[in-house]
Amino acid sequence: MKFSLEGRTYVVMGVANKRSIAWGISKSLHDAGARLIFTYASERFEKPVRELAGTLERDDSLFYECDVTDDEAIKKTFSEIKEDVGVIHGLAHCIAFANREDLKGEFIDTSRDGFLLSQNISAYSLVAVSREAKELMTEGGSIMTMTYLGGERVVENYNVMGVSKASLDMTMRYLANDLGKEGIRVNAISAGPIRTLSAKGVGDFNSILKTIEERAPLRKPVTQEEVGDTAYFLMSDLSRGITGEILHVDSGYNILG
Ligand code: NDP
Ligand code: KAL
Repeated sequence: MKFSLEGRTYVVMGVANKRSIAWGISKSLHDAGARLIFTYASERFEKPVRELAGTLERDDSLFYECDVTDDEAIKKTFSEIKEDVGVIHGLAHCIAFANREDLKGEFIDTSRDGFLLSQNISAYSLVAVSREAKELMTEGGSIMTMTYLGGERVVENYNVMGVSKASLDMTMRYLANDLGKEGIRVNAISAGPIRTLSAKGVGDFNSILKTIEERAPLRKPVTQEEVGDTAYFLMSDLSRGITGEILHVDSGYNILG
């Protein structure tokens, strides 16, 4: 197949469990023939990630702990990956965090620490990770991140995370400008609401999904698999002319006024 990912290796950051968007992305890349490298925030997630990866047909996946708030941890992770595989062809950044108390009520009440924590994990991490990953993308590459509509417009309760996603969106574009000359593309997928561990207990998720079913042009919420297949497109040469772009995988919801 012309756009198979056979012979290519991709780093996927942010698998927590089988509902994770990063897992949907992993399955799509795997089905296209890719080798996968998984990173997780702490030791706590090593076992579940290894177990999930064990359900894949290939058994050559690699696993590294990488807390993205720690520059040394990021450097160490990518130097180990370099030692173990040499070249990588892409990276999927599927990481975000904000304190629960900052994801309800009014944005104006966000603390300085809460604001900076969210920016650190959800936006700056893309800069730190891309800087190390680019050294391994000697054959060109594709970096992608996950964003949400709440970074373009005010969405109830998304609050501090909306400001982090706005920052992430511009981070993605500045990185695309820097890395284009190295043959590395940088893009984002803006996903519609998907029930994941992160989404658990925040806002009234049922009513958010109901709105999508009633109003989104496709009248249904998106799935991890739909996001995964778009990630495959972004990782493959099919998207070779695209960089600095946000692709909305949201059943068309973002076009509504
Ligand atoms: P998950 O809860 O499955 O994934 C979130 C991931 O973030 C976890 O794997 C977690 O790692 C990781 N993470 C948090 N802090 C750190 C850290 N310090 N270092 C490394 N990793 C960290 O949720 P989703 O799949 O929903 O989220 C993935 C991305 O998709 C996020 O960027 C989210 O904002 C975005 N998104 C989600 C939407 C949705 O509706 N679900 C919609 C649009 C965008 P660990 O488990 O190891 O702690
Ligand atoms: C408007 C929406 C409703 C929900 C509002 C805010 C959602 C914010 C997402 C953010 C990533 C959630 C958290 O940071 C949760 C965190 O405080 C507690 N959870 C955890 O620590 C778990 C254990 C770990 C695995 O989670 C993380 N993140 O590390 C937004 C909806 C409609 C769309 C969503 C959910 C968007 C999004 O960005 O995820």
